[in-house]
Amino acid sequence: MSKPRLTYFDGRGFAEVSRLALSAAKIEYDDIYLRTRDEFLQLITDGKLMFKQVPLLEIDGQNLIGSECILRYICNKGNLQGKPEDQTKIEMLSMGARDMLKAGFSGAKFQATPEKEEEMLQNAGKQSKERYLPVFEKVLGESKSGFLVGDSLTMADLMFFDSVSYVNDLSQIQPLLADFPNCKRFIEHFSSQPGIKEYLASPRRHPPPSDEYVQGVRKVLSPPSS
Ligand SMILES: N[C@@H](CCC(=O)N[C@@H](CS)C(=O)NCC(=O)O)C(=O)O
Repeated sequence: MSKPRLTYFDGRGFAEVSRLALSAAKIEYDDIYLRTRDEFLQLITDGKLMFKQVPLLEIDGQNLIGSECILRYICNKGNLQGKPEDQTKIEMLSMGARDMLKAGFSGAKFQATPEKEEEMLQNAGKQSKERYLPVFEKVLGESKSGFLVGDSLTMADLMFFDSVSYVNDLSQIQPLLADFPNCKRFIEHFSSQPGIKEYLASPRRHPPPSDEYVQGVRKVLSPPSS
């Protein structure tokens, strides 16, 4: 059986939660970084991208697309799905974590001006502080295992780490974590998990997006202007 291949850009984006899941599940895989528009168009021509979007995970003879679908597949394969009776809680917390991320931590860099980038980042920080982090803080305060649900790592932890690590890594909004000590402890606890620890220390773990990263993504996704 060939090694799974995860195709995306050389940054976190929509692929990062799957990289975290593959690492936690100790599934070896190759990162394939898109560098040119032709590489992207070739995947479409080959019929590998159902909705003409990446990430793409080639695994077990299938072309999986959709970051949440990919994540669930890896969690099922890697025994990270949690107990059947915990599924609703796992889903709700996962969706909250995903919405927190969508507020704009990663999207801010793609704004037209530095002022708009800062505005989006500050808004995302404000929403996290008021709506999302208080919930995760409370849930983690009640957890005996240090994980969000039950006694083992699940999709909810993967999605929450993907979101909260942006807050931790972006100096402009990092101070807001001071009000959320359980979330800070969670970052440490999650970061020390087998598979995750090695991944986070490796060059495969990317920082939040830079200007160069944004240019690279635009080069691949934007049709050439005529
Ligand atoms: N719902 C999809 C969204 C993926 C997505 O928007 N991918 C972007 C790159 S970050 C893309 O491929 N865009 C190309 C396009 O929409 O034409 C997911 O969660 O994977």
